[in-house]
Amino acid sequence: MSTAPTGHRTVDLAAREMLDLAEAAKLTTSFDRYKAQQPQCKFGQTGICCRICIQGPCRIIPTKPGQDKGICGASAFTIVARNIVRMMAGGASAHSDHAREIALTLLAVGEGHAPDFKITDIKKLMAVAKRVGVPTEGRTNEEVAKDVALLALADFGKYNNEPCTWLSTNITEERKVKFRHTGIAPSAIDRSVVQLLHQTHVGTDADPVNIIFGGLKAALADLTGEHIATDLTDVLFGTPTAVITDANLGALDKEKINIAVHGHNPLLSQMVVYAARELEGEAKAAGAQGINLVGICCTGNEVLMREGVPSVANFGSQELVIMTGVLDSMVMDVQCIAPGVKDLCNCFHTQLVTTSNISKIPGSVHIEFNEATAMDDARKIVRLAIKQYAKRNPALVKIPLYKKQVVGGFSFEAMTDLFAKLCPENPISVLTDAILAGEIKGVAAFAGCNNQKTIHDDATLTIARELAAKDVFLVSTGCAAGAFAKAGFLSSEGVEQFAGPGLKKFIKRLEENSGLKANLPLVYHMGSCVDNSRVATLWTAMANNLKIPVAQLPFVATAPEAMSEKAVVIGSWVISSGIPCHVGVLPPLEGSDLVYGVTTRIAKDVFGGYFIFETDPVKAAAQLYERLENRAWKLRIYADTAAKYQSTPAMAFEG
Ligand code: NFS
Ligand code: SF4
Repeated sequence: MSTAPTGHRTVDLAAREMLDLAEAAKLTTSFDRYKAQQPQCKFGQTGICCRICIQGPCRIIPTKPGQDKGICGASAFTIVARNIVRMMAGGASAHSDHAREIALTLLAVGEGHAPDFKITDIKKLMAVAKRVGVPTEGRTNEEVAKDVALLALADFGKYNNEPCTWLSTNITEERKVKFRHTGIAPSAIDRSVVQLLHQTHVGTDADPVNIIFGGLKAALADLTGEHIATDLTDVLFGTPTAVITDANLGALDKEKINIAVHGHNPLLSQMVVYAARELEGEAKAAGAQGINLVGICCTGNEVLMREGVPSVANFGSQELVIMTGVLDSMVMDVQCIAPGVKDLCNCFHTQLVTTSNISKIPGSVHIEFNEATAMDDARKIVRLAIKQYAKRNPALVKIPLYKKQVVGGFSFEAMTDLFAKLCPENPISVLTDAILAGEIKGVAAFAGCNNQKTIHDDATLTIARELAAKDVFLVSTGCAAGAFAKAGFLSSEGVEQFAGPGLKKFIKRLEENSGLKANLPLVYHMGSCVDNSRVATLWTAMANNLKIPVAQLPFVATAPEAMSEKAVVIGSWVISSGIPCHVGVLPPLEGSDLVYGVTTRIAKDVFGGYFIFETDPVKAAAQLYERLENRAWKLRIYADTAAKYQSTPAMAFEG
């Protein structure tokens, strides 16, 4: 199919075409810079380089007397544990600071000083209020919104020792007890991060297990923040429902002004969507056929889920969008924006626009985005792109023809609606019954990034193909969803090609009753990375319905191409929740057998979830499937026994 030479480390055909072009034009991308970084330092790679104080760096050589400890006497296990949990603190900070901005905006809406925002989803507002205990009776939507926002903000910095509200109201009773017993339920998001940085300061905690538990508390703070972000974003902009759109570079339109939104926080990108619609006329007056808004990474996922904005790239292919020569503006907010995009913008006419005061790139245009002036800021941004269009060089235009249909928008609510068509009284039982009947073997959630250490998109697609063939139901978020979108896995094409007979039957049954204009996809796109909260909501609902602990549920997770600190922290709350989690890139843990063993084995005894580190995607898929099969087998035995003795499966477990 591809005319591209082999050798490019990607399976995305559009990306290959762009990398050919980069090679011919001698343009440098992350793909080249990865090669230039080889060989990477093995101390760093295995986690035994400590730079926590400036006596260091201390590099540990376990076999060399005298160098088997840092200058302060820290052992490899302390250093490895400290390094990894500090990554978790970084991830929790990124997610929860994003959540805080959403909460502050909802507060401003409630208080009446964010004129461009409104409460779009009243039903969700009321559902959230009810769940967290905010009274709704006889009150205006704004009053309720204000109290919900204040309660969410309290989860960041309250002083009492009660667990965070958005954690305790979103997990099973069994997990609440588990987190209390293990002392990892955070009472405040900010505090758990600050405490972790304190705990890992030179000369504080040297006990690796204690350090890891500190890390897990921050991980649950991350989960809390993700739930806040998802809930309140849905209130502001609407809970996603099934939506049909396109993906990959072929979704760029050379007749239109192309604006890419890139980053994570939808407060801005959502406003750009509105402004682009409004200024369509100005774009036409400038000689274009209109405005084509596209998304990259997770802010792209947010507007894909809610507005059907096409996704053109995930983390690994973000730079390549610029090389099409038709991207007039790249508008970024925060997180996962490779600074390398600026160098490429310099070679094309693309204008890079930064919008956050904590996320700037030298040489780009900065238009500060403020909640009080949101629409005006967004209009400014769109008008700048319209101006930039005139500078396009037709000689540099090259859009690869690859484009796939995407059926996305599967929030937990949208999934439930789909199931409700078959069983309105108890929608989630549609999924759990299919597992009990053996029609599908369980659920696998795909999350996470791209990582130059792997072949771009390959592991994600390979594991999905393997599991789909074995009748595993697949959901996804983040850049993994981006990979699926570009490759046609988010459309019925994926079902036809890769679904095993049971999975196909299950999907077709949903499809016949879906009422949607398109056939259902192979993989269910649940949103951005903060929307992994939706995945957690899914497994919580399944466990509650089956009356079993999450740790017994045939549910696995995988981050085949994990890269960011956010991925590290997500994986950590996934395993704490009781879910086995595969990671396809080796994290810096190998420098300590003890820490490695805690994450892959001891975690299982304590939480039921644990990490599986495997760089071979086919082997990884086999391991994930084995976990599902094992859990499903036990579940069926318990369910049968329970039916026979007229008890519940939960009682069977207790016995
Ligand atoms: Ni998640 Fe989304 Fe992508 Fe990874 Fe970055 S964009 S928040 S961190 S790279 S999936
Ligand atoms: Fe070295 Fe200890 Fe300082 Fe780390 S904290 S850099 S091991 S002296």
